[in-house]
Amino acid sequence: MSLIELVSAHGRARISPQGAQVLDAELDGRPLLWLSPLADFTPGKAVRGGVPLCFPWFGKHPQGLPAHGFARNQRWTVLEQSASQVRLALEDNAETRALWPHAFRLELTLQLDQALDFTFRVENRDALPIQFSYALHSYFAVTDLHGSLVQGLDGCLRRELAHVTMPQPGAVRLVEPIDAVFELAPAVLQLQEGPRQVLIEAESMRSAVVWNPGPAAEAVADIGVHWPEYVCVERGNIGAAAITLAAGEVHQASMRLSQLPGTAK
Ligand code: TA6
Repeated sequence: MSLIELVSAHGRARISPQGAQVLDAELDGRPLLWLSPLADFTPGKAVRGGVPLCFPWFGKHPQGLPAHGFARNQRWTVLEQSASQVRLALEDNAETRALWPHAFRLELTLQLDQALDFTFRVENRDALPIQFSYALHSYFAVTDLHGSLVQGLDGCLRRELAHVTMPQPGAVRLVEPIDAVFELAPAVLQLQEGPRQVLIEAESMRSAVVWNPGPAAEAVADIGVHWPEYVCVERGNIGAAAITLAAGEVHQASMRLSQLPGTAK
């Protein structure tokens, strides 16, 4: 698999042109993202870990099309690359049109400095409006899942898959399996694990998702016994926050991942 490596004075990140997916990243001497030791790198298959981009839908598709859309399975074009930045693009092609009959152009810029920055751009190149959902599905590395907390979602409406929607009381504790969507989440979330704090800052991404399947993941080939090593805290626009773009319109949003000072090991 061909990889792009970004390096800065603060860390490094590896990116795959398939899906424009950050596979792993380290900041200030600590792993920031989790890449499954059981990840399957077969071309065209979604890779478990890092930051896959879900587009143009999120989660399972009602008609059985690929879960989380096709952007993570497609090979993107590298437009520009320097030591600490890469810009990748994906345009509609015969395969994407067979799944989603629209003309579009996606661009993802990844920049590494003291933070890892994602800038995502969607252009509607169709003659008609398009509607889509998307998420940057980040897998964060943790050493103590059950001692981890996601701060910032207090009071946000929490929609549990197959359950009722209710307000989130306080911080989200990772003591039980979770697969929850938070509507209208604030711009800044924090993943806290003991003294370590990861900041997840989003702009124009209204939804958040927190996911760890617990021991049930032992049946998932590319997770297995490694489920306690990560927690997904995702940002994007899904559900009620889905985006509609008129012909020629552009949507742009960004996410920044960093660790608060003093949290290096
Ligand atoms: O973001 C949470 C989620 O939608 C879960 O429901 C879960 O099954 C997952 O993403 C992983 O999906 P994947 O298709 O990558 O196995």
